[in-house]
Amino acid sequence: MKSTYDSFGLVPRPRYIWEEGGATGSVSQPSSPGYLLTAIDSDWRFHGPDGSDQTDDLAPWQRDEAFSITCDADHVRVTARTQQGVSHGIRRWTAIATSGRPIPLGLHVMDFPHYAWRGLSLDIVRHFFGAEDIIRILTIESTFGMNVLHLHLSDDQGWRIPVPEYPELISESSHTAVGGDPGGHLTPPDIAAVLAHARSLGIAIVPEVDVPGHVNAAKHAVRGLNASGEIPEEYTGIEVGFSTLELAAPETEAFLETVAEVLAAMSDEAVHIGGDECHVTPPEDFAALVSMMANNVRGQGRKVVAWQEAADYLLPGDYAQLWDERLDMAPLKDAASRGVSLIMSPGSRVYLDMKYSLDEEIGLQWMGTTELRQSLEWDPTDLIPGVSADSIAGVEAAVFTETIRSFDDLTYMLLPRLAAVAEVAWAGSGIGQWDSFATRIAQNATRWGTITFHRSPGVSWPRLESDSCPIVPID
Ligand code: TNX
Repeated sequence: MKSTYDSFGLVPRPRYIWEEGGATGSVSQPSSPGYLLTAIDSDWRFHGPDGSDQTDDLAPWQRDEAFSITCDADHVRVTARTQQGVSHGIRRWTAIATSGRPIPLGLHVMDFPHYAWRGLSLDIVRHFFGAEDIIRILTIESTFGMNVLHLHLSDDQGWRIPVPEYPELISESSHTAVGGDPGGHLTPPDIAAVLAHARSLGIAIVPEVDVPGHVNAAKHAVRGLNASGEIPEEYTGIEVGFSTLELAAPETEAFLETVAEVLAAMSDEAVHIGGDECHVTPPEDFAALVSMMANNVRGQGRKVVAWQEAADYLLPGDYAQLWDERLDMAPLKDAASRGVSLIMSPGSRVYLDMKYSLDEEIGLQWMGTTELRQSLEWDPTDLIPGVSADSIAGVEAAVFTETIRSFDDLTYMLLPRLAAVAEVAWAGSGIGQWDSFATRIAQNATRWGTITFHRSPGVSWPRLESDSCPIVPID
């Protein structure tokens, strides 16, 4: 894309944006309501700037998400094969129309996403974030063209959703969070509100109850999950890997069946079963428990997603999620060759709970530090040598909340990095895009209002309100 269009602040960048020759002048009232026309046309075809018909090069799902925007003096037309495509087009047009830049007559945008899965994983356990916060996060995701919110709903430190058969999960284990901070849980109306908002934005909710590890809160609440009968204390630290479900405990099987039903009821397509960091689970138990939970989810008609450690037990049609690129990649490669799709969440790029730099207070650093540029300049196809690009379903950012205690903390960690990850997911790669992205993100940020974000170096961020009242140094 020509750099003159960077001033529109489009993030992610569109595949094609150009001006059709002939027309001169600019759109006079781009935001006027009568100017926008939309059309859903199931026979619509995707053309490049040179007029070439590229429709047959697109996957069927890409044709559904593709759209065009064309402007003339009287109208802007957004055309797509589906409502989803039209929604993408309207969002893009709104960004252009509100950029404050002159919009040339004859402007064309033709665009579609590279990856089908463009997600964010949000941990509402280590610190609790309720329905209102989740809804605000969904809105932020949608402005960047993302379409999945994966909710991490259980861990050692707490349990966040009601399971009618086990009311003790809420009464015994929802009030806790890291460091003794207040916990909380989503009520059925909260869940309904989140699902409705997600649906209105075209974002799929992928709920996760992490098993067989990360289960201290469940075992603290549900007596029958403990084979020895001994109930573990509540846990508010940030260690991982010390708890496990047990095949031998009387309630384990029934618990997994019930939880799968509850998760299926709050999911659109896929349920995440966890499977990470099971440092104290015997390998036979791990295989049996992961397979059991995966079967329960499939039995509910939902797709299975699991972290990479569980890849060996996944079947064609399931998803395996890479998160730690230091681990052996062979199981993911094997899984992909069996027809398992991959979701790429490399810790060094997309773990948005990593510190920006060592002098930051918020954040962890098990993968080092991650500045904006690092979240942008990577390509998901480079992560596992020998894996076919077709096996990669997409990209998911993650934000774990051990050190994130408020909504301001959360947006500070997400922004601007989430925008960079969204660009990789939408456009396929961020390599070579830094200069353009730095211009676009600065312009994009003028629309973020009062939201808290990190001013990554190398970007000319809009001035802060407080900047306009500088403290004049006295010599
Ligand atoms: C790794 S992501 C974890 C989480 C932690 C996170 C902190 C994953 C599969 N496991 O349990 O919260 O690191 O960044």
